[in-house]
Amino acid sequence: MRTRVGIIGGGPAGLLLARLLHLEGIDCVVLEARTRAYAEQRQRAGMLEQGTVEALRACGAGARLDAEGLVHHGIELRFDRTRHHIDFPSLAGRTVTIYAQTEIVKDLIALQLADGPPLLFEAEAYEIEKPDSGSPRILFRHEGREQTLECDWVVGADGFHGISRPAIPAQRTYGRDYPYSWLGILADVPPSCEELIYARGQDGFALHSMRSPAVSRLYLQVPNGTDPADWPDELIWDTLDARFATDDGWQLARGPITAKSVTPMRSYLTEPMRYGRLLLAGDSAHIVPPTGAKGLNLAISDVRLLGRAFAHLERTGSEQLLDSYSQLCLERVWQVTRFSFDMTTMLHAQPGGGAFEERLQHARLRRIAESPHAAAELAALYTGLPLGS
Ligand code: RFL
Ligand code: PHB
Repeated sequence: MRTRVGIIGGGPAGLLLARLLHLEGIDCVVLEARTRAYAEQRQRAGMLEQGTVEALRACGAGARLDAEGLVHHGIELRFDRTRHHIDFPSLAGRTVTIYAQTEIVKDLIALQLADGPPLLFEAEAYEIEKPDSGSPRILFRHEGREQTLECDWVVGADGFHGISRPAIPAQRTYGRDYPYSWLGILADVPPSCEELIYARGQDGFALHSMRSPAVSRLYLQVPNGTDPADWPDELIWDTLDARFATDDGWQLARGPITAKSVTPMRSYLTEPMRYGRLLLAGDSAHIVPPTGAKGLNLAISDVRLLGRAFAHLERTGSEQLLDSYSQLCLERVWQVTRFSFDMTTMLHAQPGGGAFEERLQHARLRRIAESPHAAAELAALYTGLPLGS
């Protein structure tokens, strides 16, 4: 098998890139290790920046997103039992949209299978040969056979646990594991709010998000190593109640919990995002803790830059944009890493942090609630930085 761009990974990054290349008439193949059903059901992100929405629309994946996505004009910061609305249109001139990653993946898979380049499920790449040559090869297993995909370029969009990042020698990596995790639930109950609530409760963080007018998505800060089985439903609701409690009588509606999982919190970056003809995109190159809702949005912005760079190569024969790809992405990734770190450390109870840390968190929250300048900085980063040129 031969192709111009071999894409490892059929998550949002790999699937959107395939779509962008297809629209430019560039031949590619996507290899996805898991089954279609698994890829379509993996519960993850929900908050899309305006730029992400526009990119999905522009590639033909906007119909259901426009019909079912929930446009939000801000978020609520909740602390000291008080609510503070951060208004995005007035502070940043933009909105965000709630639309689940599972739905984006379904929309992109449907488009790809309808008229796109090949997308192979249960096709696990296990080696990238000669990434620094003009003709790299991906070795993969599919339908019980070992196969080879000959490529001009390889894109590693295979997430944090993929094979692409380790194929780059002499990388510099940066990161940190945070001393807490998130317990996430899906519940069949209408959201108790119109916009997302980021709450710094007395004993920790809680987030109220949603998937639709009938389904709520909620998260709780829990200690690392937490087993979801140790959290009966009543305990989850009681803890959420305590962390969201306000003095104005706000009530959290309860309903049947349909999914529970625990996610560790991590920041991680690798530099550079390119080695020869292997380019990394999305979680394979960087991870941010989900407090800023940035992982998926970063993956999409990487791929928009990469799609542009391949289109430029195809039209002009110049590799100039591919050469600047890594640096351009990383400038943005570091800004978003900083923002995600700030949101995370501002809102979570720091185990062993003591009274000093707590007062500092409080001062940061108050500053955002009281200063339009501080709130505007949060709004600009939350709604998404411009893509860059
Ligand atoms: P993915 O989605 O991990 O996809 C990688 C794909 O590669 C496949 N793969 C392989 N395929 C072939 N051969 C191999 N050897 C392979 N190894 C792996 C995998 O099966 C998979 O299908 O990475 P991608 O495309 O870079 O997308 C990144 C996003 O998924 C991720 O950043 C977000 O989900 C992060 N995230 C959030 N991001 C946001 O922008 N907004 C949010 O609100 C948000 N909330 C979240 C989140 C992530 C969470 N978790 C569970 C980590 C909330 C949570 C709880
Ligand atoms: C989600 O809806 O899953 C979500 C929203 C905002 C975040 C993280 C997760 O910051």
